[in-house]
Amino acid sequence: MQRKWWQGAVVYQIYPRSFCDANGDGVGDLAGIIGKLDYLETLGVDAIWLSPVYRSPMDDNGYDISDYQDIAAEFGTLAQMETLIAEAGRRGIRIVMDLVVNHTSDEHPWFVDAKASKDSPYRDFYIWRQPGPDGGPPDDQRSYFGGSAWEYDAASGEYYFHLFSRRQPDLDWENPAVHEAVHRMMNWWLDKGIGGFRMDVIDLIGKEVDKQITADGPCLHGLLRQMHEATLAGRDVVTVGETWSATPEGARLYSDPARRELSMVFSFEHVTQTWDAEHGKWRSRPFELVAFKRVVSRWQAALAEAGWNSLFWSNHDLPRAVSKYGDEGRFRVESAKALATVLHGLRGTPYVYQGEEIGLVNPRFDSIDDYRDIETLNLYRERIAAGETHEAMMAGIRANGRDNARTPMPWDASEHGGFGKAAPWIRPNPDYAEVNVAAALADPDSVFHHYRRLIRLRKDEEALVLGDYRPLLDEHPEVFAYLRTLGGRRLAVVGNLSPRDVELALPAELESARVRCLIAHYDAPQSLSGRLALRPYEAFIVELAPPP
Ligand code: TEU
Ligand code: CA
Repeated sequence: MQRKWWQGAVVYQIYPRSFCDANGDGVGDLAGIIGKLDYLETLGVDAIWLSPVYRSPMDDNGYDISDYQDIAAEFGTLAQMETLIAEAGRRGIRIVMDLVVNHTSDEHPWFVDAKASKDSPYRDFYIWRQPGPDGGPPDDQRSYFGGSAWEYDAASGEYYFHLFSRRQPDLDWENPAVHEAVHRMMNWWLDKGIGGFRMDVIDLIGKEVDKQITADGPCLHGLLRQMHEATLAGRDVVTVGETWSATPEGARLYSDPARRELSMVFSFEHVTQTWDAEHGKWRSRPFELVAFKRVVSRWQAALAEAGWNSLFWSNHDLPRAVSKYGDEGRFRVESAKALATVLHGLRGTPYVYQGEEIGLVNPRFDSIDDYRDIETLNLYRERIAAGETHEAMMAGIRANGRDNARTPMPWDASEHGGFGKAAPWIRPNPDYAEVNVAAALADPDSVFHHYRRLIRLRKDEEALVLGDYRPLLDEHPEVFAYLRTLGGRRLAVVGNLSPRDVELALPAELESARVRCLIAHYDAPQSLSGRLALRPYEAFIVELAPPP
């Protein structure tokens, strides 16, 4: 396959509500993003994945859309959206929109019309069923946001299906009229010159509700190929599907270019590893490097010949990378850099979630009243009612709750972290006076400048883009090491992901009388031979001398 721009790209994810508030109403907006494009150009990213900015009653912070072709008033206007696309483009940055078509808002005209009458031409855009024999929900399927996945509509005496909140009714993708309407909307945005789509819970659109099949339904890949032909074909754009159900083999089906579906998917195996089998994300399990490396190597191998990986530690639904996989205290900076180095050295497209580039940590709010996320608040209420203790639930929320990623971006040490003139919609991280963008830009050794160098390196080192991946030290509990080779060039990526000094015998593949250091955040290694001593969270990428 001819190399695609997005294979060598680094994508920056923006959660608009929390990025930058330009008009002082406590909520981030498009003007705030436009004002920070120079910052992102300095960082060196090639694309922005923009979480939803569409018209929405904000029941789920925009993932509940009431008009796909208009902008939420609190975020700005369509004109500002076009300015963002143009101004980002002038800086070589493409805008990747969030496509949320598993469901709409219950305020979307399609649903308002559908609910108004059984004869509505939009009734079949949604999934309606008769009550169960006891007059209750048709079955016991659950919503991800707690409670039943069925909501009763007294007017029609029927239930509608919603895998997320009851204000996010699922679209019925068995209805071709839904396909046409969504394809028309996608082409409307693509014709505006966007760089592609991130596709929300796209593995759920092939659901067969009556068979209780939600993820990875039998028609899913057919729907994606149809969508590709109707919208993406012939356009040099990127598509990344959010697929919680994906396996390495499944990812190959999604991203093998010969199948003409997607460019890549987000898989979450490395995330759910730290979740409790019974209690899920609400009981956090420690991060185990060996298990993590096993997952990474399986995905790297599965997509080596065809398909493509996405690479990420965090996003707007996940805790901060340093808090989850690194060290929030003494080694916050070193662990942030080490996590970045070992992730960006892999084969795939790296994603940087806003704030990750300055090493932000989870906020650890004291009270449940400080949290805003619908999933967190719903599950808090539901699990406490089911007997879970407040302490245990708060521990789960502090470890894995989605608001961990949604605190306002701290631009400087001024009030509200320089996010905006008014008190933000959610409290800032308590440490914004120390950990903020202004401080990071001013410090050449900061996490920010490490990310800038790392992103630059990917542009200069084709072996980091297309090089083969070869894992090393699979069973080592603290060190993550692997080779990337392209042509005669051999790069080694080595990282100690522990707060301890580690010493180990070098694997033969790493023996190199002299090395060319490409990036390191402790002293640059000059050679690799015999034994290797690594300081806490030390990591580097070096070019090995050609084999004798
Ligand atoms: O997320 C899908 C999803 O299932 C996660 O939101 C959820 O948190 C899960 O339990 C993992 O923790 C997508 C969007 O990323 C999310 O923000 C939306 O809330 C959701 O879909 C509905 O659109
Ligand atoms: Ca605002």
